[in-house]
Amino acid sequence: MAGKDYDHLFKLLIIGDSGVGKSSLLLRFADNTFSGSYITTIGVDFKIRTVVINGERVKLQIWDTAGQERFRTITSTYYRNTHGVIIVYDVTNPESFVNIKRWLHEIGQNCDSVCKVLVGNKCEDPARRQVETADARRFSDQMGVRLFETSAKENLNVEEMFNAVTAMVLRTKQENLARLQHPEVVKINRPKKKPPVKKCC
Ligand SMILES: Nc1nc2c(ncn2[C@@H]2O[C@H](COP(=O)(O)OP(=O)(O)OP(=O)(O)O)[C@@H](O)[C@H]2O)c(=O)[nH]1
Ligand SMILES: [Mg+2]
Repeated sequence: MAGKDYDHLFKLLIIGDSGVGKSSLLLRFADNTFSGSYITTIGVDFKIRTVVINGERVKLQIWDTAGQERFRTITSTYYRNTHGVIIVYDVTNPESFVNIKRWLHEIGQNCDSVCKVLVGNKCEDPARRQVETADARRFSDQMGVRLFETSAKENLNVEEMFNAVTAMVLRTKQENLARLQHPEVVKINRPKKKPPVKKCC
């Protein structure tokens, strides 16, 4: 019998407003292609790609959701068993950046804890940019989420972003395993209780 061709299987979810480039990022990452024509996603789609992180083979099942409200159905099922969420906005469309808060709220409603990254896509043309990196960075720092700026069109930072979220998920899994297997290690790392104050006389 053939063995498994991977060490870990993770589910990633891509969310964000319609037209920000979610499907394009996935196409770039999974098939290394890009199309300038826009075919809106209906419901949900997914692709598989296996990557190697620190010698571990990680099979990624990446779900690409519809940004348009009318094409989003049974949203809660998208989030089931999700390890990482990629929240995308378009740096040429400020409204899509403002709406990030709504997407973060949706994650909060559906997941207890999940790895998240914020992605400003379509960053290849400075003349068309309307969301400044510094503003996005300030927001992402406040939210405690790592920020990437990408271009699916020019293949900028796409691989790095997917690898980073995968590495984050892998680290979380390994930390959780270590905690289960060696609870005493966790105890050692806990802040020590203050020793009782010795009173003199
Ligand atoms: N200039 C530029 N255009 C892009 C980039 N990524 C995507 N696009 C274009 O933006 C449009 C929308 O891209 P999609 O990937 O279909 O957007 P989406 O977020 O999947 O949209 P929905 O499926 O409706 O939610 C298409 O015309 C793409 O060619 C990019 O990095 N730069
Ligand atoms: Mg799409």
